[in-house]
Amino acid sequence: MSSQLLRAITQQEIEAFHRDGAVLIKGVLPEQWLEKLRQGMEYANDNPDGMSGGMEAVLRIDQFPADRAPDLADVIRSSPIAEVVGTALGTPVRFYMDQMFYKPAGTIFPTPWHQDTCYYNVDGHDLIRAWVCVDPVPRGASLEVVRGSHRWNVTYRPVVGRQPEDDPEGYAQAEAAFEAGEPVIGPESHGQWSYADGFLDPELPLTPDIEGNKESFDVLGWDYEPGDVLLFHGHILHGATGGIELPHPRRAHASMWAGPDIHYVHRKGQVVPDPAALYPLKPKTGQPLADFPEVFPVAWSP
Ligand SMILES: O=C(O)CCC(=O)C(=O)O
Repeated sequence: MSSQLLRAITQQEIEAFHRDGAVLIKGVLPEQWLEKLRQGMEYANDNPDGMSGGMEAVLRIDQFPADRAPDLADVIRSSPIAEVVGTALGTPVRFYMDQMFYKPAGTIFPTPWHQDTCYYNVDGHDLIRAWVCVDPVPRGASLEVVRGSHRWNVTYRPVVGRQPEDDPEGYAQAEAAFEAGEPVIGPESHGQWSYADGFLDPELPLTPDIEGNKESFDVLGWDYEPGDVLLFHGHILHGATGGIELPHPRRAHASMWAGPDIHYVHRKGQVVPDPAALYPLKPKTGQPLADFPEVFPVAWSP
């Protein structure tokens, strides 16, 4: 199949992704797909569902917005984002889930430092995020990563969730679900969900205070232009800077893709629900996503 990308991904970009855990691929996405993303995110923003949440007027985060915004579903199915991801990984890739980070014009709200892997019931090394913004974003409002932290071999505690001691009964139920090999965040969460639904797993180490000790870490960031695709690894520590004024919104779509070694894992500290279509298939810890081709078909192959 011929590529829809504006230019080929270079070997240096692929190497930078694997070495640093993140790379900004400049000027690859055609305007046609940026327009679809714009339309899709405006639709999702105007039509919130039970998985839309955030902080008053400064941040809207939606989980699985492509499930209800047809233009976003089209982007996932037919845009060359899967090709960018698969080329960087050098393997076939399957779409796992998407999110929208909609920050209105004005003082841009920061996103705290975190790792993505621990929020989902998946594990493995080939997990990759494609972050695409339809607005220009200077480094002061865009994504930053701790270079190389995707290889630290540690899963940190998510930065949101309830402390077990704040709701012992709820925690006992979550533990029982976990022991029974069931997801802690159930299928009903697709109707109504919040970041505070899950419990913080006390067995996981705390996410380090990167923001408070920034000079101690090797922090990588970029000025971003529409048409760029920012790829970063599921294990990498990342956050978004903020506090600066933008005269326009900062509308970012973040899709998550899985290579062959990504498998299902029941997490006691699960934060984000499983994809809706996966629940009835009752996945077990260790099963590769390839076991569920009807939910996760191969989106792109080398
Ligand atoms: O865009 C943002 O502010 C945060 C994005 C993010 O954390 C992600 O895509 O995982």
